[in-house]
This record gives sequence, C-alpha cells and structure tokens, in this order.
Amino acid sequence: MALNFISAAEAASLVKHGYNIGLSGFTPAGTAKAVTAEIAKIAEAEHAKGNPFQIGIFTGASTGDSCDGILSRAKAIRYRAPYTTNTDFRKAVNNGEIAYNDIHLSQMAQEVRYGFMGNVNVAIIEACEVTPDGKIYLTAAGGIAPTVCRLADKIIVELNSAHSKNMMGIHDVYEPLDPPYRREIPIYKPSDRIGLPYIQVDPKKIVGVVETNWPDEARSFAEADPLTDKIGQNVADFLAADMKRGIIPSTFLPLQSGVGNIANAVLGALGRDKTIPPFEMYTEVIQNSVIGLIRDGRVKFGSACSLTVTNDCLQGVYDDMDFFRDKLVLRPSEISNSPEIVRRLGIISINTAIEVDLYGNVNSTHISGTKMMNGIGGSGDFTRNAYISIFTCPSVAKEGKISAIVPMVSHQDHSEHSVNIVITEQGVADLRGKSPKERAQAIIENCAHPDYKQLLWDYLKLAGNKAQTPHFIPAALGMHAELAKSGDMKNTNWAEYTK
Ligand code: 0RQ
Repeated sequence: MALNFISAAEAASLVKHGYNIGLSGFTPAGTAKAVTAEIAKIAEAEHAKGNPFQIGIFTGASTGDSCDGILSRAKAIRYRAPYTTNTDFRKAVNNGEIAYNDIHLSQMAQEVRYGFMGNVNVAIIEACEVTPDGKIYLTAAGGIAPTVCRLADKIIVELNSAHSKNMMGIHDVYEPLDPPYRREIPIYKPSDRIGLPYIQVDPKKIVGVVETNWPDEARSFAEADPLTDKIGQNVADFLAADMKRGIIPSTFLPLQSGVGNIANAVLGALGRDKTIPPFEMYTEVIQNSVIGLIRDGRVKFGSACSLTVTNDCLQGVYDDMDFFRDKLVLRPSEISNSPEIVRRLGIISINTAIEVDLYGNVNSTHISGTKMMNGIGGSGDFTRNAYISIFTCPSVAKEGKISAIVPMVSHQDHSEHSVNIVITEQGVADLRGKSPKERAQAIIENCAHPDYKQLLWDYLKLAGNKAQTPHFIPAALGMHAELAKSGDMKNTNWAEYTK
C-alpha cells in the first residue's frame, strides 16, 4: 500500500473538536510538531466564528512550544496528561482553564490502554522513516507511541528530516500485556533488548504522511555554577562513601537522573569524580552531560526514553552513530520507568525537589501548595522503587526568600517512606534507618541554609517531643503563610502562633 503524503494543514483537518490525540515524544524530544501547530490555527479560526474547538492530549511527557505552547495560547486544550514544562500551558492550568492530569509517567500508556482517559482518535507520530507495510521508526524518544499507534483509529506520521535515519535501530519497542495476563518484563541489565526497532502498525491506519524538517525544541541548559557544582560534588562524595562502606557494590549500580538544570549539573559532577567507577544509566531522559560522559567512557551504557539534548548535541550523536549505536537504547516510557525494572536493577535515583520537609516528605510539583510547576514526571516511578532514592535541591530559592527546607511540605509527591537521602549545597542528610525525629535533626543540621536553621530548630521546639511525628499544626505551614504575606520566609515569627 503506497504512503499518502499530505500537508500538515490537511492532516490537522482530520482532528475534530472533542477528539483526543495521542502523540509521540517524551520531553520536546521526538514530539510531533507540524500538525499540532496547524491544529492551533483551526482552533483559532473556529473560535473566531464562535464555535467550540478543544481537544485532549495524551503524550509521553512534556512537549515543545509547537504543541503545548501554541495549543495553550489558542485555547485549544481541554484535557492533557502527563508532565509538561511549557510556560503558557502552566499559566493556563494555574488559571483553571485546562484539565491537567499529572500522573506517573510509567502509568501513562497503561492508563490509556485501560480506558481511563477515553479513546485515542488520532495518533500523531514523528518518525525518521516509515515504510508502506506499516513500520514506523521513531526519532529521539519512545514515549507512549507504541500504545497510541495501536489504539488510535487513525495515524498521521510526521516524517521529519531534521532527524537522521541513523536513528533506525536505536529504539527497542515493547508493550507489555495487560493484567491478568501480564508477565515479567524481561530486562535484567540496562543494555537488554526485548522488542523491535520499529512500531509495526496496520498500514491502512496511516491516513497521511507529512514531510517536515523541524528540529526538536529542547531547551538549553543553564551553565553549571558553583552552587550546582557543590550539590553535584555532595552527591558524588555521598555515593563514593557508600561504595567504600560496601552498601553500593564496587561494580556500582545503574543511575537514574531527573530533568532540569540541577540534574544536568549533578550528572556532570558525578562523571568528573573518578572515585566512582564507570557506570550505566537506566533512566528516562539522557541530557547533554550524559552524552559527554559516554564519549569519555565514564558512562558505559545509557538506557532511556529520550535524548533530551540540545540540537547541536543531538546532531553530534547522529554524526557519531557508529560510536553510540551499542551504547544507547531508547524505550517506551512504561519500560524506561517501569517500577518492576527499577526495583530489579537496584537503581540509584537522583531527582530534584522543590521543597522537602523536616521528616523527608518531598514536594516536586507545586509552588506554595497550589500552583503547578511541571508535574511529577518519572520521579515517583523511580523514587518509590530505587535501591537508594536521592533528592537534591538548592537550600534556598528566589534570592534566599524561600527555604527549600520547611516544617511541612505544602504539597506532597514523595513520602517519608520512600525518600532516603536529601542533598543540598549545604550537605547530605542520610535518612535511612532513622525515626522521624532523627530525620528532622539530620535535615536541619545538614541541609538547611544557615539563614533558616534557627527558625527550623525553633519550629521543632514548638512542635514538642510527645509525638511520633511532631508538628504544631497551626504553624506547620507558617513559613508559606509568611511568604504569601511579606514575600520572605525569614520573617516567620512562631510566637504569633502561640499568642
Ligand atoms: O524558578 O525558573 O523562575 O528561575 O523553580 O528550579 O532550581 O532551576 O531547578 O530546573 O532543576 O527544576 C523540581 C521544577 C526543578 C524540576 C524542578 C523555582 C526556581 C526556578 C526551577 P525560575 P531550578 P530545575 C525526570 C524526573 C519534577 C519532575 C521530575 C521538576 C524553578 O526538577 O520539574 O523530577 N521535577 N522528573 O527558583 C518557589 C520553591 C522553589 C521554587 C525552586 N521552593 N519555591 N520556587 N523554585 N524551588 C524527568 C521527567 O520526568 C521527564
């Protein structure tokens, strides 16, 4: 069956008001771009005529501006899941305009399969190659593409020449069976391959192929600075010490590292620390620093869901594919983030917190308890199941007006039961094997900024000693209340709560 080449506008016209679209991609890597940009134009034209036009978006993780950004500005999104990083999308969500379902990334594909979110009407999949017999070769990410391709009524392929065909062979496409027939996912080491290098679809479902040349819209990273370098060095020192104690085997364990500036800098520092042997990654995103570490031989193998790297870095990988081919694999998100595999491989997870409380509960998603930042992403998939779960963050934010260490988190994503280690530029709090009161001592002593230490000790005093997890409930969110009132948590006055 011959492929039907159509324009992005023609493809977009197949998407109707009320439809759910399923997208390839995971972070801006590998996300469809041209068709979503045209859908936004249709939405704007319909809205100008007074007609409703909104769609649901199912995807792997965040997307680029040509999806979440353009569609949010066009007020074309009714519903979306999961993780996102787009500023305009964030504004619309925090304005109450979009129904945003922030679920664990490992669960996205299966929840679509289970029918929790409705039908997938159209799948839009970015490919570096597509064949008339229905083989779709993905670009820089696995995401939920295999699942939405199988479930969708229609498939549109964006054949993007900005991605090299050298990508063919890097993916390992595998979809588990659903309960009650599910078996183990047979990955026993990060480099194991268990599936196909392409998605096989019924060619009759491919209603159009849109040729594009549209580079990925990955953000650039802030340069590492003394603060992120210090956090990174603290992580490296901690891991080296745990290896010396025999807690981490001398062969080391696979690492997962989160997304963002801090995660990128932490990985860079880990790579430089030669007391840590060359290691493997079983992670969701490979960022720029990891590509450098693979080149240097510091990372032996990278299994991920996406290459979330800058375009020059991606081009470098494409140009050197002979070198990278046996050192990289990209997987669907339900495999890259599978709790079963995280537990089996003994992964050391390193994610970034927005705030951490005295007992080790972590907020990764909400600013001051109510406003969405990005989402939980894969941090929960890894943290809950890791061999050692680590959270890093600077001890203060916004020029020191906000302490990342607070008496009680204003929103909770990861509980005290799952969080092992907290690391700031101040130091390392090892929470393993400790009671809540012992954890509070370790966190204030080692992680809080000096400007906030006394305030936090004073809160503990106020909370008293006669409880398993001491709190003085009327004041537990007092630092957040003070931030809302005066703009600076340092002005918190516990005496106001005991008058
Ligand atoms: O604000 O953007 O205005 O400067 O939050 O913080 O310090 O630049 O750190 O880029 O690493 O992002 C948790 C959001 C950190 C990210 C989070 C403000 C701060 C800054 C960004 P500005 P930094 P990062 C794998 C795993 C959840 C998902 C996850 C994230 C901005 O890492 O989304 O881990 N994680 N996924 O000033 C107010 C506080 C604050 C604060 C920081 N306490 N109060 N603002 N900020 N702390 C990836 C995937 O799942 C795909």
